[in-house]
Amino acid sequence: MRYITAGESHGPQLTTIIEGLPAGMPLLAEDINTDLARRQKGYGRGRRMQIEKDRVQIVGGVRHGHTLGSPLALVVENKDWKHWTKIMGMEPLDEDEEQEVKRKITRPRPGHADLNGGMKYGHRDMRNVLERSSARETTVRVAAGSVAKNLLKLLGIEVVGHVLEIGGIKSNVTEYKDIQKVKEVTEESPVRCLDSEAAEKMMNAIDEAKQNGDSIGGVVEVIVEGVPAGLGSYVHYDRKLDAKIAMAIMSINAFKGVEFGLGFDMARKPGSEVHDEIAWNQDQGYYRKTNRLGGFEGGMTTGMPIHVKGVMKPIPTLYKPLKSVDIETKEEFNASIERSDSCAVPSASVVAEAVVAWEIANSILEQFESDRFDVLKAAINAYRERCKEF
Ligand code: EPS
Repeated sequence: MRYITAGESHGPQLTTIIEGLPAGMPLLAEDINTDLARRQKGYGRGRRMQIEKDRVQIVGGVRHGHTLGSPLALVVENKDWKHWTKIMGMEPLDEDEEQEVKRKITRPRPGHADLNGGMKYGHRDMRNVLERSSARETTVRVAAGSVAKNLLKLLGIEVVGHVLEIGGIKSNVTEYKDIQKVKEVTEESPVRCLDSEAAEKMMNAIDEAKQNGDSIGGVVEVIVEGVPAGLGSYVHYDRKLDAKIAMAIMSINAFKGVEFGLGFDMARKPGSEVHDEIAWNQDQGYYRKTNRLGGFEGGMTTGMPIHVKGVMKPIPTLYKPLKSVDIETKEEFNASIERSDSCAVPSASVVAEAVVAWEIANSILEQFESDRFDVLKAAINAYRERCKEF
């Protein structure tokens, strides 16, 4: 399965095409819309989110609530487009219009793709870079991830993302027994955090950053339960599923690092406190007595829940000016902006959930016969049974 996205932040729409889904899988636009709305929420978002009301239109690949096995095409309109029809229009501008509407960007913002992207593609109007590098694109990544989550759920696999840390304030709830509970509690939290006391402090930190014209980042975690053992493979570097998930997390705008299980703390512990002892019982088959490795050994799932964390840097669009250089005059200036989010970590936890779900769904479709959803389901159930008795 693969997907590709297209669309600019202030263009008419965002589009994704997913190829390789099984036929006969139930799929409703409403389920995708729920995830799109979850991504839009979150304390610390800026004014753009009051303009957008993200809704998906399924324009190919589904008939009467089931996938056809043909490419699935999803479209989300940008409501803000109506303010940008000239600036972001597809037709060439005449000379007068060019001066009037183009609002050429010649001042790269530190921490964004502006300067490097401009140099690489020869865009002396760096709007050509920022329109695509904007995190607006994560809208359709969430739509694609939502389709993957739908597939996983139908196979008994649940995925949830939540926030562990914002601006240095950490959640003290780090043990979770029930993934449904994690979903319920985080859905009610404006910062998608399980610890309500920490959540209050996080919101204060966001307010403070906003007042100071600054931004703050944080740490999100994705938990996946119900995965069979042996997804991914040890036989070749590019088949390791933890590596693919790490890549997927790192591909989210502003993400700078990934950890599985104990993560970087493993460097500070002896092996006896890192590895998970193996056990077996009739009910579960093989399991681990602990889950310090976060659900992976040898690039493959162990069957224990996957625990993966990602760190998001503070959004680089700041009211508080940082120094930069105008590419026309080469003079120094203070980079500042008109509109931004002061913190997008809660939204990023929904994006992280989506991209992790995608990788797991994809590894399942690679591993099992997947033209038909019913055949896929039977194949994965039979495999689970074989693993139990192994
Ligand atoms: C973003 C800048 C802001 C954010 C945007 C990401 O948009 P604008 O420049 O229109 O104010 O709101 O995020 C979204 C639009 C979104 O849907 O998440 C950026 O520069 O990355």
